[in-house]
Amino acid sequence: EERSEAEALKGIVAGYDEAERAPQGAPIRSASSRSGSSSSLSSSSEPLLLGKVSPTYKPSNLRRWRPAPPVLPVPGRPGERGRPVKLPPSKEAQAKEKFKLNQFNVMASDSISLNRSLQDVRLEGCKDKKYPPLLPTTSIVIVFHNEAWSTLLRTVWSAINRSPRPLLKEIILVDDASERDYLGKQLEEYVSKLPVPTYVYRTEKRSGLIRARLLGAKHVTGQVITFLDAHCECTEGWLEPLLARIAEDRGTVVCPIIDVISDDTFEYITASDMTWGGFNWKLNFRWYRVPQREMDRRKSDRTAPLRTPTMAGGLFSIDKEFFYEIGSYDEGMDIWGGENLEMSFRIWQCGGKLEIIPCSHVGHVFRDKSPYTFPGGVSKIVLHNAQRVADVWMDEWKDFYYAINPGARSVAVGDISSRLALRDRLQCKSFRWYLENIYPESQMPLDYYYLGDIRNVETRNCLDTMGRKSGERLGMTYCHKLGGNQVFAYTKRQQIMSDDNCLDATSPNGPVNLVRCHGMGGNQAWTYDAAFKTIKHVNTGSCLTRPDSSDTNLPLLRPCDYSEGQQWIMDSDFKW
Ligand code: LR7
Ligand code: MN
Repeated sequence: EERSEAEALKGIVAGYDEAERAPQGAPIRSASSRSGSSSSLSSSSEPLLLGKVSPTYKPSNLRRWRPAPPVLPVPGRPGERGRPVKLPPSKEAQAKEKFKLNQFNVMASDSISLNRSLQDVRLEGCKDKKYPPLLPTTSIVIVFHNEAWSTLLRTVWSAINRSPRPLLKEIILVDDASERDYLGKQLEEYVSKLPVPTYVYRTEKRSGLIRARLLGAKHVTGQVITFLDAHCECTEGWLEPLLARIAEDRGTVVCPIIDVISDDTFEYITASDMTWGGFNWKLNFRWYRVPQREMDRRKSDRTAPLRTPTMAGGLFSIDKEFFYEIGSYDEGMDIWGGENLEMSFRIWQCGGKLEIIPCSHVGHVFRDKSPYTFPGGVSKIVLHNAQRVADVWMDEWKDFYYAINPGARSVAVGDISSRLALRDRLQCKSFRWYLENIYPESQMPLDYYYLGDIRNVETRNCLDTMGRKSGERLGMTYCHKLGGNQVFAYTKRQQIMSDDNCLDATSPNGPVNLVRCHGMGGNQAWTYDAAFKTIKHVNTGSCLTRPDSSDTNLPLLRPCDYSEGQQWIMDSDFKW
């Protein structure tokens, strides 16, 4: 069993030392009808001004600002200073029942002030940073489908309370066909009285977060678009560092550190500043530990912008013109998923930069499952979106995605010609360039000899991860030729890997485990001898051997004897 997203994040928060990840697990939801066609929302293509100061950022267009005053605790209210809420035992049963509505404890959220106070979570070095006296304005775009009232409005209030007022042009809420009454007239009346201009736009039918964001972006009048999920809390000083970075380089897309708001107690838990975004073969977004290479580039300054290979997707700021120049979003993507990697690859490959700004912190309610429906079926939608990412941006590395997802080939990708044309028009670089220059630590090997199943000559069975996780035994079973758990890459760095994990052994006469790849050779270095068909473990000199008779599905390390039980075939002749 994989750890839940929230648990994994708590791991990060607790400061785990190894690469950590928060599975962006595809939520399991039921299906009804498919969502509709896409209108053409994205606009013009102006010449790229990457890395140059935007003409819109001349001083006459910038705004003088002062930091927002701190939000003081509301006396007698639960959850102040970001502390956890404990409901009285008499309410627990009802809270549990209502949890399902949003996949978070809505009764806990409802008990907290919409204007609750938080701790100042910033590093000391952030608190006395000086930002330019003139900065561009931003519009905040928040899309939602059936969001709870208190989380949605706390997102809005936290932005109003903690943004320098002259810099917050407006807040744009996009209702993606919610079915809850209070999100109708009641919401419109409420926001009409807010101290910052706030508007509600509605998609007529469920369009998914990608097309909903495009609709919101169309109405932005600020210079920078800031996207937030509908269950966030902005902290003190969150906005200035984002806008300052964009003003400095408008080709930079910037993300705050995303802290954790507990889905149960709504406690505000600071996330590590030592994680960045990556992805696995399935094209799930994942958090990993920032490598030393990037720390060195930043001269070990933890307050400096952190170049990240990918972003989580929900919380970021981007210059409005740059958003369109770089191709906004892929309108062919439905409901949820994929757009975060699509945009990340596109930004890097097409000449932009993607950064986490560690002096900016925004909390987000992380959930284990999605509360809403995925019309058409969750796996179909998520695979469809991921496939568009793979086919447009990943060149031959899309093979990893197809190999590990047996169902992916049968899902229709739709028309991707306009996205390919975009890649061409912007003269974007290859995925190899991205892996070499931006993400050499990626789970997708830059150079590899082989990708496919690995069959034993004697038993005719194949190596199989059996879906096991890091630290568990490598398995073996009959060859099904469907990819998935039987796909391994043999890399130029001498790894035999499946997704995040590598074959790993310590004893010349012992077990073979799946262990998170560390890329340092050592216990994870193997050499394949095509003549003898042996897979030799470099450190011990032993050979990968078929399971012995006592336990038929666990391959072992044994001193090499070149018998058929130690011969392996890497030549799968099927195409994923
Ligand atoms: O059909 C939909 N219509 C919507 O308007 C489905 C969703 N939505 C809204 C939804 O109400 C919410 O406000 O879209 C927003 C994001 O949906 P979530 O909160 O269910 O997504 P998430 O937080 O699980 O997912 C992350 O990955 C998504 C992939 O498509 C988006 O990029 C989310 O914005 C993103 N969230 C974050 O980056 C916050 C940090 C999470 C992490 C890691
Ligand atoms: Mn979210």
